[in-house]
Amino acid sequence: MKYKIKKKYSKLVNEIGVLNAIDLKDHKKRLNDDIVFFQDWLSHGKHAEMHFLERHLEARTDPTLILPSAKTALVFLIPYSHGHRVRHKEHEPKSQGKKNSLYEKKLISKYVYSKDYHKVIKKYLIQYAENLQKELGISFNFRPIIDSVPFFERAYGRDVGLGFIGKNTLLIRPGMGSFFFIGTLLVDLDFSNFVEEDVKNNPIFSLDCGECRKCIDACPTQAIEEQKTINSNKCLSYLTIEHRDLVDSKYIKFFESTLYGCDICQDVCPYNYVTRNFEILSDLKHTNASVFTLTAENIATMTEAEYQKWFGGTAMTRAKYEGLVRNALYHLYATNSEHLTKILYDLKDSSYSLVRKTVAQVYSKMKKCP
Ligand code: B12
Ligand code: SF4
Ligand code: SF4
Repeated sequence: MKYKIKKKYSKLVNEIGVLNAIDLKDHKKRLNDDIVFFQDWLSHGKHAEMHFLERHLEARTDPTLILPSAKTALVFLIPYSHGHRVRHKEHEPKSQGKKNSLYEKKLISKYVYSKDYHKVIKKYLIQYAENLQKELGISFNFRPIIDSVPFFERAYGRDVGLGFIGKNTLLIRPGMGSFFFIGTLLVDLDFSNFVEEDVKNNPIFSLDCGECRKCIDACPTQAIEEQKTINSNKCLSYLTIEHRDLVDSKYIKFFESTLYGCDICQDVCPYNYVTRNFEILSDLKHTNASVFTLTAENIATMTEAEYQKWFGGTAMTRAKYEGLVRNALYHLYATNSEHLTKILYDLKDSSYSLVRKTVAQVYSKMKKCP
């Protein structure tokens, strides 16, 4: 029995983004080039210390290892920010006029301005599946995926026709840009492939990067290589979020522009200028008010208990307390903060080894300065 997803089953989708589906049987062979590309990327060490990416490679091409009875993947794009020229004043966060706040200085990536997206999107995917079961009057098994299992999220997004992969490696949907998360529901029902009318008929969906190279030229660390590849060892998103140790001294000056994550290769992308006026889930709007008022000095001098109070329940906990303090010290060094010397002195005997090591590294860099 095949089911066709009708618009009425997409009610929730209108609130959370766009959706397309793909039959998994036919899809496997389309992932052959991707697995070759991915393995080559790993073998060249471009995943840096993200060893979790080396595990469960089989599940990337065989989703039945994630949900044994899986037949269809429903892929959702869930936006967290509009294009630069689409303004929603009521959604704009309040930085309470603090000129040197993390928000005003754009030191925090847009995707962590809200509650932790993993939890928010998992909840919505489950809700979607439950609503669909009610609408169809049947029950089926499903598994929500949001940045949590070995799965080619961008390749699935591309193959269901929701967008194209840009030179910055982001999945881009013309009219929506790239400031969205990708969420997937594996289900054990046969759905006829669901293609939105506008994708079939609208010439905007035949667009891609063309001759543009803005992201490659704007990346401060030259982390974007040819052939849509990121070298994570150089990427500020990796260095500020995933890297658990000291950062190589040659990259510290780039912490001038960031404290957590990096949006530069998306901010310069023409597809993120003018977008549609789509809805953003209320839980993904700017709900993490804390980051809008804090300064880098506040972060560097925070205790772990204070850090938990400000950042608990947000995706910013991924960097952990020590990592965030490290990033703040690098930022203060890169921007010649007048408070740095005192802060370093106060932290030199910190009980956190990464903090102590960062203090020593920054001190030694300061001594080398003329
Ligand atoms: C590891 C990871 C990272 C790493 C590595 C990034 C990278 N580009 O590979 C780091 C920490 C650097 C990172 C950073 C970011 N990430 Co990240 N990340 C992931 C994760 C967990 C795995 C990605 C991965 O496997 N990379 C390895 C490369 C080789 O695979 P890939 O980029 O997916 O490319 C595939 C295809 O595009 C294809 N392909 C690409 N190029 C080519 C070329 C050829 C010739 C061929 C044949 C195939 C091919 O092959 C690959 C396999 O299918 C995914 C979630 C997931 N499970 O997919 C999120 C994910 C990619 N990240 C996401 C986000 C939001 C970010 C940041 C924007 C966060 C931030 N603001 O700091 C940045 C963006 C930096 C950037 N330009 O990529 C979103 C992206 C949404 C989107 N619109 O695309 C994802 C999908 C999470 C989610 N569910 O929403 N991330
Ligand atoms: S996220 Fe920043 S550092 Fe990483 S590739 Fe994009 S611009 Fe470069
Ligand atoms: S900035 Fe240009 S090259 Fe880079 S992803 Fe966007 S359109 Fe493609």
